[in-house]
Amino acid sequence: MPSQGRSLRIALLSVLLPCPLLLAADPQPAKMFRSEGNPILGDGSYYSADAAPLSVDDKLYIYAGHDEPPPHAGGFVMHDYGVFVTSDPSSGKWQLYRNSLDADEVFSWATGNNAYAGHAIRGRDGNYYWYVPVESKDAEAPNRMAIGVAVSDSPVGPWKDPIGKPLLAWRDVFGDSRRGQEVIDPHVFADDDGSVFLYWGSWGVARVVELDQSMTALQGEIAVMSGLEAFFEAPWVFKRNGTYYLAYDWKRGGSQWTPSNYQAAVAYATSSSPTGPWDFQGIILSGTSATTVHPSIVEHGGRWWITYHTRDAASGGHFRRSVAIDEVQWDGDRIRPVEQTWADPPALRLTNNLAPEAKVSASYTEQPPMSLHALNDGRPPAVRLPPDQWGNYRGNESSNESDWVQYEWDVPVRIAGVGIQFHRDPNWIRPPASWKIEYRADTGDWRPVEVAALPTQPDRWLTVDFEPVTARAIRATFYGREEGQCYHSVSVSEWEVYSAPAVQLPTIQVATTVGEPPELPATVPLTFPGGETLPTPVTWRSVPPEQYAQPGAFTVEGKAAGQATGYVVAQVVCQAARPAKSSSVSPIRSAP
Ligand code: FUB
Repeated sequence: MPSQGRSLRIALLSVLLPCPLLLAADPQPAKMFRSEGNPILGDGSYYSADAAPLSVDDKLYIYAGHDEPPPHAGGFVMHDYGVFVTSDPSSGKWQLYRNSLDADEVFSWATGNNAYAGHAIRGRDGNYYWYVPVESKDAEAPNRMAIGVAVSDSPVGPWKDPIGKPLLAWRDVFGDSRRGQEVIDPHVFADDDGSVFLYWGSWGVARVVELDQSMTALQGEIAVMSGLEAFFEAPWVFKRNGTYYLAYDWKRGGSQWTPSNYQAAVAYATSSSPTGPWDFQGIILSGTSATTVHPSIVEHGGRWWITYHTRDAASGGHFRRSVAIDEVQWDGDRIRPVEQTWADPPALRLTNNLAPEAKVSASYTEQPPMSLHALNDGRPPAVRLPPDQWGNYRGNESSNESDWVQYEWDVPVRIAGVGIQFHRDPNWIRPPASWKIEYRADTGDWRPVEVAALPTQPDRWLTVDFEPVTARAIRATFYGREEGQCYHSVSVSEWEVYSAPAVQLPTIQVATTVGEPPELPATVPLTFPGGETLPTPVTWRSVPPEQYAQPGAFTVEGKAAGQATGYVVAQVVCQAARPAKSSSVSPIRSAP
């Protein structure tokens, strides 16, 4: 199977060096930028993860790890931390301090590798304390991840290490035992009575210990917290109306929320005490596009916000993540399921790929960790990591000669090509020996797609064009490579099916009355070269109620399935009197 990123958490050995107090260089000046929505910074110029927000006066600071791997890396590369700053997350106005804290500059005891998820808070003394897990130089420790603390009198540094050693390391938790969980994902909560707690957790166990008033030393016993159903990592505690809340990465492989063990959802629990026991309250965010989510919840400007990360930025990946922020809505004392937002909502992105609109099935899917839906999730991944693949592995002894994958649509589609990516691993996964494509015509019979040859190279994007056909379904059948009595398994990370471009994109006329949302048609007729006209599903942008709150006219854009050249437009007339609702279609716009 492909390697897991987590294996990169085990790094090279190095020697333990003396630890002088280091003072980091002055932070680099912040760069202003304008955010159009999530991810906060989505252009791929800087990847950020593990957001930890802090509200101070009129500013919201988001402390974040920095993902630095090249596009095709399969594991974490993280050495420093940045800080995003805004007054109002919905303003779109942000500043970014890159490299605010460089792990090996600040911590003499750290290698500077694996600068994972940290958390900064303001102490009662007015200083800022940033707790970060980094790899220590302690070559003898069974796991070298340790939590350090850096302090500054400014929320954006410069930072220094006040104790010259880890605040918490493997031995503090597990003594001489070689069994335990990585000491990562610190989170610090200061209660109203002045007590301060350090939380951390990974690989299924969440722990807590009290800190003394210096915020830089432990006080009391380390405890394992109970009641956190399917806890994986990333504990985040806050208090609201006297109740303690704990949000975390929730993981149960094979579940509805996390079909494979490589994914996480966000759950929360509540308690009457900051150390639990906790009462599980439910899932509030199903997984994002990244394998980890790392939630944090904070009040700022009278509103509540959740931060997390995705791989939705340009050229993003599971190890090139980007921080996102959305508003949290409350239902009394319960957190409502979070509505994830995007600057560029996936459902409205123009594409000629019809696969995301299809119902997908297969003769067989290995699961977990492979996922059938990896085929048409719209994300050909740079990183070959389950669950971003469909695969038919059954064990080396029982692999089938062939398996198929299939897309079906509710309406006939005009298709003219496919794109696909096969993979190979050091074990039993190989590209297919051969494959074929068939389509089901509107009449119900399966017919071969005529192509000269179908490519099979692994680990690169392959495209195949053919004479357009009108289909209700398409099927690809893969034949495994024979070895001995068996066949190698095949794995596919994405399978795209391309529409022929329509000759025209129509403009729709729609009438409505004040206070009534316009009824936008579910399909529009598109005409294709050769003259065939097909009803094509349209995903319309949402229409804010202000638009039809008074008489007037406005337009609404819609994405027609498989059409990448532009949006279909609805011209809506909103009238004061109540007319009979109607819609008509006039092909007055031509596709470029
Ligand atoms: O960023 C590295 C690790 O990934 C964090 O420590 C975890 O919370 C996960 O987000």
